[in-house]
Amino acid sequence: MKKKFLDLGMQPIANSFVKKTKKKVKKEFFYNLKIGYNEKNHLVSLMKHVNPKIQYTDKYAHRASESKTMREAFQKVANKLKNRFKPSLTMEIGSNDGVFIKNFDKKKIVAIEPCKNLAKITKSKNFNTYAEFWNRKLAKKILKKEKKIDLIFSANTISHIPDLKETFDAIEIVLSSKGVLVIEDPYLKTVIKSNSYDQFYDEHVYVFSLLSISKVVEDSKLRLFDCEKSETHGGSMKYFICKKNSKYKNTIRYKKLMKSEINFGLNKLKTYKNFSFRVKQSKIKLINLLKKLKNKNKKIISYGATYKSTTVFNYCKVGKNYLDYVVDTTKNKQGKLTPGQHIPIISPEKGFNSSVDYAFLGAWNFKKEIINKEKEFIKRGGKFITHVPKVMIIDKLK
Ligand code: JHZ
Repeated sequence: MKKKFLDLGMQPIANSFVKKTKKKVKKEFFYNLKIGYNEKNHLVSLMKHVNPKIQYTDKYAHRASESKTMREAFQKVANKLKNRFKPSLTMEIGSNDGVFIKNFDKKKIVAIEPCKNLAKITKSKNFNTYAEFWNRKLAKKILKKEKKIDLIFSANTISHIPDLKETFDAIEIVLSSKGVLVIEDPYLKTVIKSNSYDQFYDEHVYVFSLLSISKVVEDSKLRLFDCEKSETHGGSMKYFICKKNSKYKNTIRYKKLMKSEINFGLNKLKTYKNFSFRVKQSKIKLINLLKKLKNKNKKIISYGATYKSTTVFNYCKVGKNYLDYVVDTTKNKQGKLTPGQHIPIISPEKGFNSSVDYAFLGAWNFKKEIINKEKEFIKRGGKFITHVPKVMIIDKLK
């Protein structure tokens, strides 16, 4: 049984950037974002999820290639996995705009991407792309054309799929006997430790831990045997999973990290209740800071129209009352309004100039990349605001 520990209020779909029109903006879909903990399998998940068919459409906004950090991270991980597992055939579930698969020989990779606009990009580059949702039906269809798969990779995707049993069963069907599944998603312990409550939004149905993944894959005759922390998206975890009776032995780092999760209390509802208390404090602190700056007539904007910031802005009710606009490099976000709060999104070239006093880091996960890029802003007295790991002002380069 899932027990609710956090209520982030009424929220729109995190990537439903609103088109500007002369007429009144049409009514948006809102749902109550509540998070719960399941004591049986340790899964932390949304109490209720949204229908994936309204989320993963041909208008999907996120482009993984948009950041240098991500392009480099995916290239590194592709090379590492190729060296470690020497796969003859690899598959990626959730290939987005091809940022990972582009590091592979086109004959040796299969891509799965249900968002038609994204699948179009990799298809046009001649990658073998299935523009469909991942499930057992698709797994069987693929097996009619391809041999069994040695390496399956999926970053920031499995945590988005409500039906985990169907997902892992389908993976078990296509995985070769020596095959390995590697999934990467934001890591629960980091989310709790760094108070990054904005990792919860409609797409993040789950935030995984070793405790939960190890339990969930068991139901699909799979076994978690290794894991590796990664810096991406503010702190993620790679989970290495094989068939139940595969040769892979549980690694020492897996055993160590599992222990650290128990010591930290990821198996206790109390840990999540304490987190919920800290989230409420964070909201109060952020609003107080923005109010104080506004009273001093400071110009505040936001940097990065992230899905995460949809959660922050709608939970804290931060809109045009505090922020003049949001800057983002993604072309198809520019000219639109943020979901729910309707803050205009413009390009950094247009909006990140000397008139800005403070910039809230909507893309706090790229803090290093952004601060490095925007040295001049800080040098001339501009300041960043972040809420992770606590509400604070960043006015130094390091
Ligand atoms: P980004 C997305 O989350 C959605 P988001 C998704 N659900 C998910 O799981 C995670 O990614 C992994 C912009 N930017 O992806 C680009 C600049 O403007 O980190 C992006 O719009 N200038 C799939 O949306 C946004 O910030 C820059 O210099 O919460 C970053 O979004 C940089 C570095 C980024 O998180």
